[in-house]
Amino acid sequence: MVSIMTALYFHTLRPEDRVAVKPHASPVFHAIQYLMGNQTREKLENFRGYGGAQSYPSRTKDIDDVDFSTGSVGLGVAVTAFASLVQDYLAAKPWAQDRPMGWMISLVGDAELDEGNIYECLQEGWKHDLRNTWWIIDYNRQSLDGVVREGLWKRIEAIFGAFGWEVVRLKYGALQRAAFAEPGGERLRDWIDNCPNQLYSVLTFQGGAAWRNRLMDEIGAQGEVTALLERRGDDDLATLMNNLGGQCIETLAGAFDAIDHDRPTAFLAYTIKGWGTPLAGHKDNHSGLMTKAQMAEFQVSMGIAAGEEWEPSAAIENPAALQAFLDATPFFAKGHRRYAAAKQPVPDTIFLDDTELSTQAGFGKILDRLARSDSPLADRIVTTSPDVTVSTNLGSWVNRRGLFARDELADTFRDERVPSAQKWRFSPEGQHIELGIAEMNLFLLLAAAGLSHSLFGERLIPIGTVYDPFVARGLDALNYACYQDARFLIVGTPSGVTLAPEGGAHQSIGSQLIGISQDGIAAFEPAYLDELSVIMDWSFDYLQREGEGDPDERTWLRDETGGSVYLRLSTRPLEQPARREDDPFRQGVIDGGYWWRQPGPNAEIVIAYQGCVASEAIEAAGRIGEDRRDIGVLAITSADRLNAGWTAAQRARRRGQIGATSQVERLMSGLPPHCTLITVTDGHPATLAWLGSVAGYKTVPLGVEHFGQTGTIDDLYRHFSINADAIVTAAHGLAPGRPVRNLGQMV
Ligand SMILES: Cc1ncc(C[n+]2csc(CCOP(=O)(O)OP(=O)(O)O)c2C)c(N)n1
Ligand SMILES: [Mg+2]
Repeated sequence: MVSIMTALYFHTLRPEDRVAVKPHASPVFHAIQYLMGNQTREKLENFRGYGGAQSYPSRTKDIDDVDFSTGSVGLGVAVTAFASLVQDYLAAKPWAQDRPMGWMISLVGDAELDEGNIYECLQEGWKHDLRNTWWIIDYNRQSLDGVVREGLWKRIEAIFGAFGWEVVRLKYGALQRAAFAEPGGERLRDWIDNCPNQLYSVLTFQGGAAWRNRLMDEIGAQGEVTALLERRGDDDLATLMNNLGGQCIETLAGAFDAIDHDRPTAFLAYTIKGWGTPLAGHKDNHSGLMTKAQMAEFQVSMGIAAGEEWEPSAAIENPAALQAFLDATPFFAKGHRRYAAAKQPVPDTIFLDDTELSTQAGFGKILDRLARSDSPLADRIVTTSPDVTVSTNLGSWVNRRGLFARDELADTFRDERVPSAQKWRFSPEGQHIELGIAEMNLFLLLAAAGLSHSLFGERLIPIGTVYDPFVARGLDALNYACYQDARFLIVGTPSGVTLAPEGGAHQSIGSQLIGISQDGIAAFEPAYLDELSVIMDWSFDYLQREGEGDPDERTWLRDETGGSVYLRLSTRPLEQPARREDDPFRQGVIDGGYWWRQPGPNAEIVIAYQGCVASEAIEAAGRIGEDRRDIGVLAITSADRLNAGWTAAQRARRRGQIGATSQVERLMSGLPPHCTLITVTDGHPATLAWLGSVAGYKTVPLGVEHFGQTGTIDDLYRHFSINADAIVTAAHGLAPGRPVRNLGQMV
């Protein structure tokens, strides 16, 4: 790996190139950056320690110009393909600056190729004419647990080839190629080609004498081979046998130089894990530590004097020449390549006039209004969806703004005058990137597009839609995107058992808890259109914020830093209240909740709801209100933000900021002590169950805990006890006072 990265960083790369460095190559990456003055000795000495250089390269935690975070294997590989797609997208837009096209490069572990998301990405790349992408596979034939299966390279060649990639196999280094040209060399090459991975590893570990014994035993009977071996001492023989293509800088640099096209290319670089150390080749060498004696011996072999370990030019005969070489290295010539892009002004809030509509349909309408507008922000929006574009209501946006492709593609249905509601014209101007069904690809594209301002200096507002249950299918890639601080809006819709006739396989239960627990994303679940309008408006600004992380003293949320947004929407049409636009309303919606119906001073019951069960909560409140006084209804638009503000305010108080109060604490502050909370949502009851602990109230959490099934919304709400009857019954059973009438029918 050291050779591959040396060839790349000090010979091949240009500043516009971007590299995802595989997790285990983090030390090499940090060392290169240290050599170039971009990493501190303090952080290197503290590698893997608190505040030190990160175990795996991290865009957000490391200081040394990491292009893509890695760690969860497979994701850093695929994200490069999507970064290339984003680069193509920008190159086709009139508003984007002219910039040289960079290579999007991934340094790939051979065992990473087991991850399915890589193959999903290969197929997607093929559909989008992927180019300018290099994957350099560190073919050390080792994973964590052992040695990779024999002949993997043949499958790799076949698979990559099938998707239009060029595959360059770098098996032999320059020394080996020269030896093959000697008399007996052909025999040696055959022997190497037929040597099983395990045996090659064992002999590498054992060293020169072992190589000689084995080779003499197996092919030494041929005089020419004996002479070839005898021309070399044990050390030279070991050097020769270790001189695989991926170990040889000359071979690597030559292979990179030889690429004269922009087709995606996979380099299969044969390497030796732990090369140069006494652990080289041993199958157990992962996380193996050298003994003090081995380390001392290694230091001597490298020619580094004691105490000079951190000296960049130790063991270098001519430090001035080295420095001159480093100064002239093209990749580092422009310094840090972390860009910024101006914020796009957010147009006025787009309110809708519908009297009855679902949040999903409202989302489609708001985007349609943006599509028709001439707002510069709309030009920066790029939408994407894994084959659910129309069914998540992106259709009218796509009809107006078109689909992106590097080359124009006609809409044959339209050309042949076959009526269709969808106009699917592909062109370089298009603003929708249509993906296949693989949700991992959706989140990886959002990760790449959501870093556009930082990677390419151009602001994009990426919006992805997905059926809410299938957020889970792309969850690790979502987490990955957030870890890199990519900025995007993800819309999970439709959601919950409200998707009644679709059945249990399509009904999300736990996704609200994902929204609460996922760092880097603010999750909302509006019930009404005016809430949705306010949230979308706020999101367009929030996505573009880049401030420092001091919490806002009103909410105790880290709103200055900004982040991504997750909207959980529904296909259930709700009758809309009279539109609310005032500032306190907007503030409540964004902070996570507001009083739909303010409780009186003697309130015994408060119903708190999130999402499209608003109508059940409000109906139940009306019915309970006949027998209970002062009942309150708390509209929660974001359990995530209420919860985050609450925990942050508690932390602030523990640290001495006695007056710190969060939104949920303010909302709850007037409630009398004997109050009972009934919470209800179409999702897991734990989403809201914690509300009771804010001020110590008994709480009845209603929600969905088990897989759903087909039926009507009424059937399923009754089945899961999230209908108005269930809320009324909960009030009857648990809150003190006269029995509540109007119980309705319960199962
Ligand atoms: C998704 C995921 N699963 C498991 C791991 C744990 N893990 C880290 S590296 C690795 C395999 C390493 O093999 P390879 O990719 O060949 O890299 P090498 O160690 O040879 O450099 C595994 C299983 C991980 N980081 N991410
Ligand atoms: Mg490996």
